[in-house]
Amino acid sequence: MLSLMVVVLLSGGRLAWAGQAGGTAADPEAACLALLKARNITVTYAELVPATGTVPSYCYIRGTISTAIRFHMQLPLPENWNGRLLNIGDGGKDGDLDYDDARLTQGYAVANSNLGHDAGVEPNSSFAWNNRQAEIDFGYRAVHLTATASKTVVRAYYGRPPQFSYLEGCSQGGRGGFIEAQRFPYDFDGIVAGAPVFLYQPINIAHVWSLQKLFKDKFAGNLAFDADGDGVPESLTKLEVLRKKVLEKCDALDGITDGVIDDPLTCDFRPERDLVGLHCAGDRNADGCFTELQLKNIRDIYRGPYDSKGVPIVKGMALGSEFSWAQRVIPHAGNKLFPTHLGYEVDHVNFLFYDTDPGVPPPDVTDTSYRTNRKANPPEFAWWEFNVDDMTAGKGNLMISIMDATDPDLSRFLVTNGGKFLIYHGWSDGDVHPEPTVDYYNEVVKTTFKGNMEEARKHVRLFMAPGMDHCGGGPGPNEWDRLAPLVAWVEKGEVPTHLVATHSTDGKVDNERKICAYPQKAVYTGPAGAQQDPANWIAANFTCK
Ligand SMILES: [Ca+2]
Ligand SMILES: [Ca+2]
Ligand SMILES: [Ca+2]
Ligand SMILES: [Ca+2]
Repeated sequence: MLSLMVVVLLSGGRLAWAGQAGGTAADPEAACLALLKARNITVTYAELVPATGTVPSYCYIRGTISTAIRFHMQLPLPENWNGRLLNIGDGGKDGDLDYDDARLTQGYAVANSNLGHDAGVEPNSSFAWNNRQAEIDFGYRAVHLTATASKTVVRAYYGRPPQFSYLEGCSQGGRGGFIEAQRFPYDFDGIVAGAPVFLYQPINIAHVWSLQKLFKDKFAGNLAFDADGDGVPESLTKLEVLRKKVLEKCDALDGITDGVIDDPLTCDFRPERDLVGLHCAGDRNADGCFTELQLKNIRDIYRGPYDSKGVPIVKGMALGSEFSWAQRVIPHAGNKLFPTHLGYEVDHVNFLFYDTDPGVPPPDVTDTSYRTNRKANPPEFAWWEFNVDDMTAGKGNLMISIMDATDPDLSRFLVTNGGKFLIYHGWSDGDVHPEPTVDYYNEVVKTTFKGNMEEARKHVRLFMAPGMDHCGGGPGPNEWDRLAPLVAWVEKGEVPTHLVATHSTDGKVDNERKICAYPQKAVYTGPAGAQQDPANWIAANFTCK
């Protein structure tokens, strides 16, 4: 065994054993189908997929990991393989097999799982209905075992292990990256984790909590208004007023008035002070103004949830994320009272919060006048009945131990294993609050690197993207190759000092920036006095300082 490993190392691993394991490039179909006969892993399906468009022919397999995890792989033909394995992270509650033709075309062997359940059978969080195994699979087991399984398949198909293994994911997939870095530090050489829901329990509770406030008393505290009087709020004028007021206050703080607040932590916007004059007359709800209750709700969305004694649960949304609230937070006619948060997280309290689940959701989760039946079998439980005090009372602690990924000691992954960790988060993320990611990074610096930021930056880097929404989108530059900077870092030692990100409107780039590795920020160093000219908004005109 030892001598075999030496052979691989001396030959650089790349071409050493290609074609050895049963199949050869001359018979790619036989090599692919041979995986069905693997004796130490369950491959249930194999097919040589013909080339289509720009996607080359590849070997496609599906497999089973006991008991309910299903995974699949897109395996480039041996002559097209770049020697790398890539595990793709999962969004939302997952429950399906995600493809990545783009990475496959680049030569990566790509793997993904269903995280232990099928969304077509058990949609949203319902897979976790009193099912501890499904929760464990979703929480941390599937991502790890898919790494293991995909390495086994790579060895069987190419006859050698991957030269480099990566995990790329955002949101739930970013949480998967945190899980791997903390609990399974020897699975990957590099991990890129975006908008990580690593505070899984608190973030989901935050969304339920804000929805409770916005739906309460026939939307009295909502930021959408029923201007036409049909009983359903449809006007988003209040939200637009708020968004503009925040920008008026803070857009220019970074030196450039481009609709983006580079560092929301420097923005001193206070609704009670900065929305003065916009108070509704007599505190009667009307369009384009704010009642006391609405001002409080705005403050609370920025502040984040807290219990009945004022004990904070997690920091709230950042200033500059308001554009995103119409889609994600605020119930209104345009989203059929069904903002993303209601769709995603409303059943969190039914299935993923308590040790024993309290009940199934009501038939219409937007009808808060519905009276749930606790005596039914199974009983009914509605998100508006959830008491946030259960969080601070520790009733969600078991699920926190399964789902959350808050351990700041990354010494095994970053030091012992020499892994590289690239974290990014949009400052205007209206889904997963961004500030806790900064706090976590600082905790890692403190815990893993004794507070030595420069040493930490050799192993783990954080990129906070100004004006970027959840995993992409938003008014700020938000497009770049998420994986390439990590690969260059791992394989060539090219430390990512910054990312070059673009923002496009109708397919045309209209804003480009360096997104600097925390704690640095992009400072304009282009033609003097011309920083307000959009023509100068190109990465070359900014320096990380
Ligand atoms: Ca998946
Ligand atoms: Ca209406
Ligand atoms: Ca700005
Ligand atoms: Ca459960």
